[in-house]
This record gives sequence, structure tokens and C-alpha cells, in this order.
Amino acid sequence: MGNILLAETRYDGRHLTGTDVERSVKTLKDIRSIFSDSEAGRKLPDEQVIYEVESYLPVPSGTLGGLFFGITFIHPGRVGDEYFMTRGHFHQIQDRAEYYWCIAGEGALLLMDQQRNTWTEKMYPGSLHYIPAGVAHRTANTGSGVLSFGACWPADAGYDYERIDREGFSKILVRKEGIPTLIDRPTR
Ligand code: S6P
Ligand code: ZN
Repeated sequence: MGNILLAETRYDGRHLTGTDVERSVKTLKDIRSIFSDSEAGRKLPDEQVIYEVESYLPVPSGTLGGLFFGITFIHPGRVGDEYFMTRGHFHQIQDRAEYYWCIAGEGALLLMDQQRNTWTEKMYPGSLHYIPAGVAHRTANTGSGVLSFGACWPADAGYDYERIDREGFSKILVRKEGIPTLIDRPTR
């Protein structure tokens, strides 16, 4: 191949591989409080895996102009009626947008703006989602297999998880008569 370099990191359409790929796993004990039905949550095992992330972060976090890339895998299941989902976050720097695209499975992207208006976009293989700046994002698996999706976001976006931990999303996604339905978050 002459002087053409081979990329160290690969994406085969399903997984990221290479020495620079970081992996993280969220089990129920890490994120129990994000689910509305705490009694149902207590009945499930601490070590239940909810989601996993493979990420490629080629520049230091905070690099202006850099880009990060990640694949998220959410396992199927529910806590009570609420689908397994990610913790969800605003970006620390509010004017940073992001792309998601669905690779496999069925799900929903929950989006919430600064005024706490929440809406969803259906995720299915091939669906592409532009998450505007200043909008919180969380994904839920509404299907019976693993939901996986890719993400690309600015390296200086950062994460504001605390605001979601404190205030939650204004709506939750639950299974109602077999159908994913967005309802007001019950007051605790
Ligand atoms: C990062 C991007 C995703 C999420 C991942 C897990 O900006 O939105 O890679 O980090 O889906 O979700 P969370 O809310 O736990 O970071
Ligand atoms: Zn994000």
C-alpha cells in the first residue's frame, strides 16, 4: 500500500475496535434513580446491564474543533412500564449539537429543550437524528433486541448530567397497552 497508513481504529458497521477504543458499562445500580417506578427498580438485580458504550476519543476532552465518535448498545427490558434507557444529558457547553443514527433495533430518542418541552423521534435502522444545541437527549429501547446507535459530537461539548439527575425529563416513555407512549413524569 506504499505510504498509505492503515487506520488503527475500525468501525465494522456494528462495533468499534482498536486499542484506542474505550468501553463503559452502566448497570442498574449505577442509574436506578433515573427510573420512575422505584419499587419495580428494587426488584431487579443490581448487576442488570442497561447499556454499554464504545467510544473513540482521538483528542483530549475539551479540544475546540475536535470530534468524538461512539456507539451505544441499550439492552431490551423495562423497569416497571418504563423502557431501559440512557441517563441522558444536556451538553455542558449549551451551543453544541450532535448527530445520532440508528444501527439496529427499535427505540426512541427523547429530546427536551430549555423550557422542558419533551418530544420523541422514532429510532429504526437507518434513522438519522440531529440533536440541536441546548437540547437534552436520552434514548430508550422499545424493542425486544438490543438497540444500537452511533453518535458524533464536538470534543468540547462536555456533559451536564446533574441537571437531569436533579430535574429529570418532563416526560417518560412507558409501555401502555403494548405501545411506547410518552406521558408526564409522575411526581415522586
Ligand atoms: C455523547 C452521546 C452518547 C451518550 C451515550 C450514553 O454526547 O450523547 O455517546 O453519551 O448514548 O448516554 P449518557 O446520557 O449516559 O451519556
Ligand atoms: Zn450528547
